[in-house]
Amino acid sequence: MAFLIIAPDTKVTSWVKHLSLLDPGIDVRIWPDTGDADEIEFALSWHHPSGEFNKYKNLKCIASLGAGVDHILTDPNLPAGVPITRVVEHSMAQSMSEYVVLGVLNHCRQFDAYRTDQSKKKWQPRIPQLAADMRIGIMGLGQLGTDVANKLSTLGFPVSGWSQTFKNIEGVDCLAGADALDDFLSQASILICMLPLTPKTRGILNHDTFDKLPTGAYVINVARGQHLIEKDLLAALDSGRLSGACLDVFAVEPLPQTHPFWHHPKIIVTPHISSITFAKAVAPQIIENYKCAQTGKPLLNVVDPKKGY
Ligand code: OXD
Repeated sequence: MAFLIIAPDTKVTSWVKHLSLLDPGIDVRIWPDTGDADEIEFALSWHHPSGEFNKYKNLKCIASLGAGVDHILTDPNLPAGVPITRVVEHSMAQSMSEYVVLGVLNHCRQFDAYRTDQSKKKWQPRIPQLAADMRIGIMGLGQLGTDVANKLSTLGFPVSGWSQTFKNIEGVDCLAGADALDDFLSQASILICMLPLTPKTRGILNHDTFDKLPTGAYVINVARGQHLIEKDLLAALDSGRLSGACLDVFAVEPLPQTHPFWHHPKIIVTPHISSITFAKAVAPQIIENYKCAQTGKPLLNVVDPKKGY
């Protein structure tokens, strides 16, 4: 049984090291050097070329290298019946929460404005936004969304969460389903998108959504660039409907050099780093699934392709 890493734009040295430390006998192949395709029974994947998995007729599992699986499920030529798994891991939730908490606090305490003041040697105290007055609205209450909700709630922010199916999180006002969306949006001074990318959620950050938020709301997108209609965001920022946005993900990555987001005074751009997959932390669950695939035991963190997560 061979283990294929198929992640064309990712450095995989650390993955090979940690997988091999956990299973010294493992036969890791790195795409496109696959060797005999019939020997490949497990694939660890991040942005594979479409249709590629059909070449491996003994494939028993396609494992996403990250939390999201949209990069796998958007392939129209996936082999039928091969289970797909995702990463669910504490360090990814920790890393995501650090990023989102920073984005929220940066906005509330106006650190960007102070940086500008500093460059002009300007001493200008500003009234901070009180946490208690800033309701946070988190779209998506999976492992990552729940961690963010708990951490922001601990910091004293009132937190609402919105998801497809109802969740119960202590201290968080949980709403679910399309009927609850308007109510959820109408209260969110800071809207955080943490949804999986599915046909239902694609383009959800659009003009109508922004229009339902309180005037001057702030948007953080750490999910996928395809959730956002970029021109609607620019219009909402320019009209003052929204006060700013912190974006970690983009429809095209890397963000093209000529893209207007780079220079927009109300947008913070970061290069898809909100939640980092650390090979050292994640390799144990990948190896566990590799062993389950070998022995026919149930896999961990299997996704439902119909739901898209
Ligand atoms: C992920 C990501 O899905 O980093 O894990 O985007």
